[in-house]
Amino acid sequence: MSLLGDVFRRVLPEEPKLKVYSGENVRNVALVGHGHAGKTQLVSAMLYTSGAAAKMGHVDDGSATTDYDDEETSRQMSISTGVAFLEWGKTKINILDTPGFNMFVHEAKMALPVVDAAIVVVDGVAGVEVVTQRVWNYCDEYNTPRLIVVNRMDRDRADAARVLESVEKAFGRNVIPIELPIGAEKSLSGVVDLVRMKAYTYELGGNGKGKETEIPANLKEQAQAAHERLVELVAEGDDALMEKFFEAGTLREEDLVPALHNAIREDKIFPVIFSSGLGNIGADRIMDFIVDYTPAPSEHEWVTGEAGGNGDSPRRHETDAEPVSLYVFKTVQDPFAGRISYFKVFSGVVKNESSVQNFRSNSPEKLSHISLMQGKTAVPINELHAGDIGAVAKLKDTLTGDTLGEKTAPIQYPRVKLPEPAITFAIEPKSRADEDKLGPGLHKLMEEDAMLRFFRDPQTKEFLIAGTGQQHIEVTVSKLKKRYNTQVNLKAPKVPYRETIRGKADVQGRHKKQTGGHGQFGDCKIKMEPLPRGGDFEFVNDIFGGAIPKNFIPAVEKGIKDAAARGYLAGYPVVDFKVVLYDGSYHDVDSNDLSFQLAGRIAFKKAMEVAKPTLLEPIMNVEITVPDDFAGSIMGDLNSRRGRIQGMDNKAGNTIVKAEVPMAEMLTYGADLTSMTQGRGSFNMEMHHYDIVPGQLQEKIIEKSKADRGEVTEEEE
Ligand SMILES: Nc1nc2c(ncn2[C@@H]2O[C@H](COP(=O)(O)OP(=O)(O)O)[C@@H](O)[C@H]2O)c(=O)[nH]1
Ligand SMILES: [Mg+2]
Repeated sequence: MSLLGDVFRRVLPEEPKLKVYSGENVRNVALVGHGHAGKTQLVSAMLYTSGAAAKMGHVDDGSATTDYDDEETSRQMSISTGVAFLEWGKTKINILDTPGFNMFVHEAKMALPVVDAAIVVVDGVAGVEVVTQRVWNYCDEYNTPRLIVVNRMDRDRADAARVLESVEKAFGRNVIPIELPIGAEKSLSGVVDLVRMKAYTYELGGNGKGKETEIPANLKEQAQAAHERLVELVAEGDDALMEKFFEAGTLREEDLVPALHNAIREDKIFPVIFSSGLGNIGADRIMDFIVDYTPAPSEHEWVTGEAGGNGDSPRRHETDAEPVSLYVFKTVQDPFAGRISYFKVFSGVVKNESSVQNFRSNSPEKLSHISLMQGKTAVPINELHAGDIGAVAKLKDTLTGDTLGEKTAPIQYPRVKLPEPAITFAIEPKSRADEDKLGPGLHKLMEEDAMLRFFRDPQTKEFLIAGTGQQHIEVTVSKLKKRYNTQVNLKAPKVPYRETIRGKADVQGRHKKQTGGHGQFGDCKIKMEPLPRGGDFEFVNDIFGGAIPKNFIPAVEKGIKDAAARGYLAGYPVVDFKVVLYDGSYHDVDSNDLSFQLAGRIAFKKAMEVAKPTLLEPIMNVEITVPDDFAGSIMGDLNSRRGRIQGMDNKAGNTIVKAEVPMAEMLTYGADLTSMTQGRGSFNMEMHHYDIVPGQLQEKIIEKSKADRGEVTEEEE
């Protein structure tokens, strides 16, 4: 097999095949947390320390295993979840390195269904941050067991006590340290294990293997007190242990370790440990803790799904004995290898070259060249057992979120619920050649990016792309250029204004034309009145005695509808009005469909002249989360955007502001919020309702629309 380009490489077949692990000896973990907490660097430290990588990779020079995409290395930040694996003793650890920037943090949520624990990485200086809270909530949603790592402890002003306090304050009394750091900042030299009461010392920037020693004298007392607190908390959850604890005044290691394992699995304890990924201190302990304290996939009681849309809820034990089922949690579009699907085997044993059924598309798929992914490198493997994670290239009709498996045992595991995109841009190809490539390129990118949307606005006819924020769209534009050689311009999208009426009208529309032989004649009288918001359009036929023959009445309605769609004030569709057709006249020879359509149009225009037409604008429901310090300035800013505050909430040092704001004022909010909060704010918004545009703004919108459309031409008549 050959090298397959920049993103995806297969190792050469001469390299030895990897050992096959069964579920009890596998651990799947996701590193989650705020951006820059050091997750990706920590993965590199673990890979190097375990021997899975020959050299220590670094985020800062683009050599970290799990940040390999061009977009990631050039920005030095994770954008999508990177997958790696390592062997630690008898256990294989699969690691999902998730992004922590709020525009990409949905990737962390998408990783949770396939892991058995989350490693919540917190910065040793900053403590709990906005996204730390966000990923914690995701873990709550999935009942994911958690291990908290306070990382970057070698930084100036790193402070274990202060960060612990911030973590306890945010996540409650079940947060408990099971390590203490030895030293801090530049003199960080190791950690104390509070379960086994041993110390481990390291060389800063060394091989990462801790040397076991006695606890330093100056930490003895503190370590003993922390050990006792830990023992008490563990004993609290278990009557038998409580008994032992009362008798002996403490617990022995062989009781403590399994009890802690169970308490962590059940989300009763959230242990805290310390590390420096860059200095490679404590990464070996993280792997020890993953093996000892986080559950194996086989420890889950059930994984429940659905089948065939008939209300059945089939479920599986994560064991080899059950029928094969696997869940695709990530898709990558590689320019050379094509579609790569990352999956977790939830049950059964998946063999290379076997066939499985896709339960969404109901089509068979062949699993050729099953691999383990080490960042961008695919390492071939013959089979994967229940609980393990792998990847396969070139599935025909499989997307992220799909479940595949044994045809006779259908199951679909739940898909991850994601918010709607927050920002929309109009996208224009730069040239004719770009135009042809734009659609196919974006459709490929959408396969690997769950929050990307591409569509055409039926009202404004613009092509739009929507995503989580400015930076997300910029990444997309850059991928289009680099991967698909497609160049585009972005513009703020047009706001989909509408028009309506506030008054009533009673008018006549008459169309008469005499040319050569046949003439044209149509004549109608209509009343027009407003409907409540959302009322759209209603047409009532109130003709008695055949003033207009029945067969021409739909033509009048069509004429009015067509004219309404083209707008009256500024070219936006007219909505929320009712028309009653109550009288008219016709001509035996000259009347036809077209004449009555034109009569309808004329009537509509005349009615609009008197019915007090006005513009409507979309109002968004916006929810903004910012650290408390920024709450004041965010509210002031919302005021200047014509926003109406609907409510406020406080959670873990963050203020959540809910407001209704006109869409026209929110077109660049993502970028504005980032600069107002130094990147620490996040927001969500969705369309809520339409409301009347204030008078002075109406004039501007109407002027602009006239300019955009060029001269208004009077049609017909
Ligand atoms: N001082 C120090 N810097 C670190 C450490 N870990 C990572 N960094 C730096 O912090 C930045 C962000 O690291 P990265 O691993 O990309 O963070 P992520 O966003 O959580 O994945 C990079 O510049 C790293 O070099 C650490 O343990 N100590
Ligand atoms: Mg990262």
